[in-house]
Amino acid sequence: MGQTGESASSLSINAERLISDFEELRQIGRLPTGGLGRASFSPADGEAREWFFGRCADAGLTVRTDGIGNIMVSSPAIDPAIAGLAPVWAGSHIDAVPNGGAFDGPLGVLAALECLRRIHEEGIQLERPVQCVIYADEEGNYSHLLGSSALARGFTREELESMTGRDGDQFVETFAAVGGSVEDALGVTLAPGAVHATVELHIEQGPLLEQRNEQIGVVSGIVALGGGVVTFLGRADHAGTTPMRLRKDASIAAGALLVALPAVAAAVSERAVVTSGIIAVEPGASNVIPGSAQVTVDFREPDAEALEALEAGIIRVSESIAAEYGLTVEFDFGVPIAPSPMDEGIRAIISAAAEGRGLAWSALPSGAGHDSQNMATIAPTGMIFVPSIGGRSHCPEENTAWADVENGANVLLDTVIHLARRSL
Ligand code: HGY
Ligand code: MN
Ligand code: MN
Repeated sequence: MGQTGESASSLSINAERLISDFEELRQIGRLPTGGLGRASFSPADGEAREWFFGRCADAGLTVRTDGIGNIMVSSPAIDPAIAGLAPVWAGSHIDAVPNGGAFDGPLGVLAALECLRRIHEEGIQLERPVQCVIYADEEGNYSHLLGSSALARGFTREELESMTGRDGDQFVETFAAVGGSVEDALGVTLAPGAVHATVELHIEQGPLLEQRNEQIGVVSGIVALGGGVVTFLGRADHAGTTPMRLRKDASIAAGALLVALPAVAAAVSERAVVTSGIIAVEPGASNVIPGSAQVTVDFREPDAEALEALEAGIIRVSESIAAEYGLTVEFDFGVPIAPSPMDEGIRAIISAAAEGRGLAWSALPSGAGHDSQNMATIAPTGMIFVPSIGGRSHCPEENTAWADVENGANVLLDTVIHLARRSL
């Protein structure tokens, strides 16, 4: 691309256009609560993807969707001499947790689109391509960080065929209904070196930047996370005729586990967290003693060994509860996602970009999981945080000031241009 218009060093994003995009996308899948109902591969997700493809077409950008639903956007005006080089990726996700907020994911996707648009429309001369990326199913409706896990490590056919959504649907069937196939999903793993570097702009989803009155968080590392389902198996019986002392009530064991979890976390460290977001009992009738109870556990800790201790603690306390109530217990835990230090070189680029724009910044660990922790296993990776108002996230109250959106997007732009002009 020839050098026209603004130079790379003075380039800024078009904040009005970015905010307009954001306001349009947040309407797709919006619930009466103000939160989002936009699970991956749902009709709302499909509508959001179509809207996004339209915005890319409006900007003259080309779009490719890979075999598991990740989307890559590139500029067709790229200099043929560099078109084949490993690109710099900037992106995030557009799927949401149930009743989720509007910023978690879309901020990073739309800011990355805006960066690519500005580079494309100004014809900025780069040494390698910049691409905008949407990672599929980051929120784990089927598997936590699904799309980036497929890119980084790949899934087996058995793993894909065993995936079940929050609504009990089979991934394979839902994915087929939107035109996907297991065959295609098996073939997306990236070769080493396929991506030069990745950067993700994301809301902090916590209170620290707001408390510190800082505009930019330079992420130092991302927490290790594990999860799965603990199933207590007892005996369904009549709610009226079965004496309390003769019961094998699975729901009582589930309740005992919920109450025990804070102590399990505290026994590992102050940073360890455990959450049970879904509890299901069978058969699910008020006058039947539950014969089985499923409790999901999401557990996290910045250190991989501490995460192992956390998982062992959950298993240990579950087994002792089962023994106490005369039940059996089964565990179905996924492959833990390793903690991920962010690339030092990219951290330095991000902090220099923040300072260059007169923004206060500090280094922050991420307690939230992100696709970047997968991407960091195959390419140098960095993350930029902007403040979350009140530290709220994963709820309709999730919010970030437009000034912070603009600051974050400009720091993202400076960072991707720096990465695309110099090797790390
Ligand atoms: O769960 C997480 O930390 C992320 O929002 N997927
Ligand atoms: Mn999230
Ligand atoms: Mn997210």
